Amino acid sequence: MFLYVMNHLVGYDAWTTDELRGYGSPKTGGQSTLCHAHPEIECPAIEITTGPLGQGIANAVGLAIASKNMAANFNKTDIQMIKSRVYCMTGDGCLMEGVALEAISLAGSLNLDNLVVMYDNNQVTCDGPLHWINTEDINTKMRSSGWKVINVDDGTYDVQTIVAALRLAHNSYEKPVFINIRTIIGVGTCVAGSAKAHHGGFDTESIMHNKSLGGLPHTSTHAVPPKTLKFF
Ligand SMILES: Cc1ncc(C[n+]2csc(CCOP(=O)(O)OP(=O)(O)O)c2C)c(N)n1
Repeated sequence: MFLYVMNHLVGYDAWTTDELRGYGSPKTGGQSTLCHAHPEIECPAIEITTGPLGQGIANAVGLAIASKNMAANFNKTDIQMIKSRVYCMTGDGCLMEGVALEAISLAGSLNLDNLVVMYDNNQVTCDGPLHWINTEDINTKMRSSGWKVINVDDGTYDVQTIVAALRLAHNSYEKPVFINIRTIIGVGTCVAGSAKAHHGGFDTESIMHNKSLGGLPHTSTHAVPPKTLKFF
């Protein structure tokens, strides 16, 4: 949803408000939407088909390698044409996947210091609390794979610390960076902190409460505040 909304806000013609309304609709029964639950490359402005957990991390590592390769081929001592940094947002589920861990290990070995992975550490997956099946120390695992680790203790309310962590990551060299951000899933709803916040619809009261937290009228839907629109 985040990617789709960004496509709308930055002004891709295909990403109309009506498309956003179709988010998650099934492809059967005459329904057609660009807003599939999993992004697909056939849609405008979707660069990579994703959905399998962990695949985003592997793609990010590939992009970071490609960027380093371009820099090595085209940058000159006095002209730094390629200086990109790749940012990847990941959750508990992504970090459990084999495909992610192989890519993480490669990124550490290659010292991909143009890569930043942000971990939405809410300790909840689609089925229940993470500790039912996973109790590892992820920070130690990342450090031993050659990554620099930055911790954000309260990513739910303390946005400035996330910004500071991103700045720190931006100025870090020699290692890929892992930002471990503790969050509360579904914050502001009556299922906050539980697997019920992972998927499905929220109750009307929680939705209305969240709209007011975001400074929107209770009943507004699919509306972008003028200030936000102007910014984009
Ligand atoms: C390889 C793979 N296995 C299983 C799934 C099904 N699945 C979708 S989301 C999810 C749990 C993800 O949990 P988390 O990353 O913590 O997301 P959050 O609960 O924070 O939204 C699972 C198992 C999948 N998409 N890909």
